[in-house]
Amino acid sequence: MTAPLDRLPDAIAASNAALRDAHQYDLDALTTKLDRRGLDIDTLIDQIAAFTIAVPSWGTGTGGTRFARFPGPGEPADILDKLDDCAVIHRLGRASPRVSLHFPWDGDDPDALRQKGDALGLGFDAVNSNTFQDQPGQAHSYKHGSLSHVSAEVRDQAVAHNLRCIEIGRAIGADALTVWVGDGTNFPGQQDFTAQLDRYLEAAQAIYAGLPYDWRVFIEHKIYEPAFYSTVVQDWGSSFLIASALGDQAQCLVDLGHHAPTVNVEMIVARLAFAGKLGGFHFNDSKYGDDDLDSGAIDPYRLFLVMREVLSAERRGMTLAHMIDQSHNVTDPIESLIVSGAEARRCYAQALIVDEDRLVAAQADNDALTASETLKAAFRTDVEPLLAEARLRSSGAIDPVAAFRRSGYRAAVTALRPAASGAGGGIV
Ligand code: AFD
Ligand code: MN
Ligand code: MN
Repeated sequence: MTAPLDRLPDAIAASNAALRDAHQYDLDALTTKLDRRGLDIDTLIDQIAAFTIAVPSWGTGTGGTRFARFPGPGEPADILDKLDDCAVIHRLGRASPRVSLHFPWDGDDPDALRQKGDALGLGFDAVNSNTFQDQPGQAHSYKHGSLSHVSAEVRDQAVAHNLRCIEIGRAIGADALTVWVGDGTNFPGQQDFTAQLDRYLEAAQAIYAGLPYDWRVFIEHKIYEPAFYSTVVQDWGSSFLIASALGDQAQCLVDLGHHAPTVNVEMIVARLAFAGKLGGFHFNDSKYGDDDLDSGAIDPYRLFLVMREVLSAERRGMTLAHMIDQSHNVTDPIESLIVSGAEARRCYAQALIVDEDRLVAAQADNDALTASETLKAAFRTDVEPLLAEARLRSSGAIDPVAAFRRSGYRAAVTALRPAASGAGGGIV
């Protein structure tokens, strides 16, 4: 029997053969259009190919809500299965050569992780620590917080876990730690805001002191949930304050779903970049809260506006870590992650073709209409042929979801992997 991953090359070849002529026709048409604007297609394709986004190991399993989880067929049973799925995502979509791991969900065996990553040709992006759940056998509970807990023993345990994440991360070639805590309160008066932040900062300093010199730590804020009244690292202001207090190796991570629905996220991105404190992203989309829907599924224009700020920060020399953080409840996670990587690239490509000269001139003239139309002209451009060509030139699929379905990978792993239980709710 063909191993599931070995099904991909033939499926990619057959799928590409069927689509190649139509793709070439569309690419030629777009080349002519962009040529008129003086844009070189090969340069654009190289720039698009250089934009990569890490896949979250936890995103390869079917997600759930606090009500229920409905597992799909062939769910990964462990981190090695998850890495196989991540390899599929990258081989088809060519946008995600690295995986972002979450500990202790992903075990405690750096050698096994590294070997598997090497065998699959995958690297590792920022590692994520988990002090928002209790694990079997854990000495102290995180029920009332972790890094900001009133008890020093709990804080120490949470610090020690983060230091272990750094150790594992070092061994697998990662160079950043993302810290998101669920710490907060459900009732006014439950804790003192100031004392809680003080304790958090002291613990965060102990983690920061354990960072290798060439590492960064990303502070991830979130408006609410699991705490429903107040959250210790609630907003970009708190995140900025914490990252500034810690030092140069500390930066802020913007998860696109972690703000109130009407907040101007692209402007937060611009502000953090202005302050030199923008470190990374968790891409996803949302309608109401931290919905963790697929990137670009709800508001692609906002994703485009965020990408303009990303591009502008990168043009000023900043190195940003791009990661996906999604939960897939009703789709095949592999398909959602492929499409999300492509959506991030699409908006990046649209940002690349903005007529910046025209925009600057419109701004200087206070010509609001032309400024807005300049952005929309880029956003309205169908850049799919550029994305497909970038994939094709790196042995990927013109239409990665079509190639995935043709490969029969999901059915093949379903035959090999144990059926997952759907009991209970939860994010994983
Ligand atoms: C949280 C955060 C964070 C964390 C994740 C766990 O977005 O990045 O690691 O959920 O699934 O909401
Ligand atoms: Mn996140
Ligand atoms: Mn989140």
